[in-house]
Amino acid sequence: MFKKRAGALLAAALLVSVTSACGDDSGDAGGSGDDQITIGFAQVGAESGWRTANTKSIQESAKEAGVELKFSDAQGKQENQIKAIRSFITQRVDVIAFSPVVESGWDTVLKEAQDAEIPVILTDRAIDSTDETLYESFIGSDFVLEGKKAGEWLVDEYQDQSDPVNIVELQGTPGAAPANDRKAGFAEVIAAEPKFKVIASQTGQFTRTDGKQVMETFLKSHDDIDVLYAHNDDMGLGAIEAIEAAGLTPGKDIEIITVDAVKDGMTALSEGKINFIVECSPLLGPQLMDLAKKVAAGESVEKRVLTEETTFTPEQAKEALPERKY
Ligand code: GYE
Repeated sequence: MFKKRAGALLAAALLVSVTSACGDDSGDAGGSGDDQITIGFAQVGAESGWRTANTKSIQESAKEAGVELKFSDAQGKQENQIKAIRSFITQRVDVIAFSPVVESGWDTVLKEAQDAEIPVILTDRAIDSTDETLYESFIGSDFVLEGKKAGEWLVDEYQDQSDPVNIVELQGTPGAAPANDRKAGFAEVIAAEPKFKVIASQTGQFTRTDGKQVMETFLKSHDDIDVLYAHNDDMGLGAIEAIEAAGLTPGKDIEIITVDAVKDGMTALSEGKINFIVECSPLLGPQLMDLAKKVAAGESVEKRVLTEETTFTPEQAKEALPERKY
């Protein structure tokens, strides 16, 4: 695979040294011209602030690592991701990486990559295949744990209350790992106390627009909502607009828990409009570049690379915001 690509590699190596001579400070430029690789990356889309930060992280770290990146945006559609993966196979990239829109339905195309001897790395989201040989590594968060952290905050927040706590839930994209797992982790924790009742749960597609619309319908059919649990900041931010438009105060009349901790979410948290955020880091680029280089060189890598994450209260958000990278 490397020999066939020698011409392209040389050209790319030259490009790196030319750009570095022009003052580009990409750290790797002086080094390993001969291990330069091409990654085909099939992204989900641009549905949220998280996704935008994730795309930026991947593009910037590819540049810094001297990796040639072929980037495709699937606009939220699995069929587009499958097409992109097939095109990466035809182009004979060294490594294919992608963040699966949904969990199921990947075996056929990943078998094609395997037959073509192109290693695959999953980033951010898992697939539900039982054949673990279809990918080398999966780098990303533990979404079940994120859901549990959200539930634990709620249990603690309402520890002195015995009346029912009415919860509405805005789910992520149907079938996506973070939607399935954040729902499951949360449900598991709150199930321990029957006072917690999820009175409505619907998808808001991880977007602000849908988060706002669905929250409007929740507010029309329920006048007794205590808590909103949104699977990401963007849906929570959309819902805040709906809550304010209905004459209610977000963070007070309805307490809000979200996941991600992107800047806009953290700002709303610091203003008391959101009450608690579970962090999910989109900065997966540098680790992906490391993994991809190792995999391309035939080295063995960890099958599961977990992202380290924390949680934020309004006070912690105020402290963290000035240094926040996304
Ligand atoms: O939480 C959400 C995004 O897969 C972790 O996708 C990611 C999720 C993230 O659209 O905002």
